[in-house]
Amino acid sequence: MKSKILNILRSSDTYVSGEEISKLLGISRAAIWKHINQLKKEGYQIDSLTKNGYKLISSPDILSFDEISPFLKTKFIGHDILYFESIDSTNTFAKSISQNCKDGLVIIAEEQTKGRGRLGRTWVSPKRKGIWMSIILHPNLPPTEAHKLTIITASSIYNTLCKFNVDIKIKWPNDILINGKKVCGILTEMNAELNHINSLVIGIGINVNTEVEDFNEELTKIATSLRIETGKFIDRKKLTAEILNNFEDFYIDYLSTKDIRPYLEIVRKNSALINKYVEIIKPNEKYIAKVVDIDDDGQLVIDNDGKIEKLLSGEVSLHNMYNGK
Ligand code: BT5
Repeated sequence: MKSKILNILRSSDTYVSGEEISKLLGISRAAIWKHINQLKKEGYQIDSLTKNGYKLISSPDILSFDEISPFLKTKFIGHDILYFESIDSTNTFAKSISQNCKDGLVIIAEEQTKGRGRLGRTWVSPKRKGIWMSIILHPNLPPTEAHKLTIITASSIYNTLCKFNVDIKIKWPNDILINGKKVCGILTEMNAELNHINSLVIGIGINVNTEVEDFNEELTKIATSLRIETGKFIDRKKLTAEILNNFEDFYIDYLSTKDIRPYLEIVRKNSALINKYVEIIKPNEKYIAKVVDIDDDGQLVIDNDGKIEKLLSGEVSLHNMYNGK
């Protein structure tokens, strides 16, 4: 009901009387007043005049369904959003419900107290500064294809961020960089049988309005945000919807064609790694190798002292990049 009242206020430039809302929604004026108060508590600035009714003055900078949905063009992703002021990790929560929820459910939080990266690493997620969200999917795919969904996610985020006219690169398998610093990380996790994915959680973390002071000393050297790079305050709600719109386009298309090449092409063309020397970190060894390509299966092709090797995203961690050897 709160959302319906909000929609009525949004669609009018002037005051809407309590009587009119009451007629449209079939609820009492006392009930409207209660919902309006709740909206005010959530940060909506609503002017109320006894004679004229209610007028929406401004909306808060939050990533609730009400704020994102006006910009959503998806067929199913984000049609349900579970929104949290604060949570340990959207991926941890998404995983706990992923088996029994709707395809395309999105979990969004304003802050994560235990945001996670890969291999137990931490993801710093300060309040209202970024987009910290997880998309739950039930694709009809074998688990061996899961890493391709990270490619689809990275390429769709790349396409979305292109509008900011900054130097964006994709660092295989799961990072997006601007001017060489990390602006976005992707964490794909799944629950699967031998031949079938039961559920897949795609965690996306994007530093949007993060300022340098929000990063700790270590991150200042390696991380950046859209605000730092563009010097502008970015509309997080619109950006969240655009990411979901672009991701769904790619995802639906991939499920119907099973052809990953168009998305790989985006990753290859804008790769931060191809032709660079990188440090490959495997569980039992570390070495420096030159990245030659990303193959049609999405594996990283490296030249290790003349020996060509292929790496799957789950097996390695790439750290420093070297311009020469
Ligand atoms: C990632 O891991 O890059 C995946 C990050 C996924 C975060 C999203 S947010 C929503 C969802 N819920 C979660 O709990 N997670 C997902 P990895 O490649 O392992 O990178 C982790 C490393 O990135 C850390 O060890 C830091 O060095 C660095 N890092 C941490 N926070 C960062 C930030 N906000 N921006 C840039 N780099 C960061």
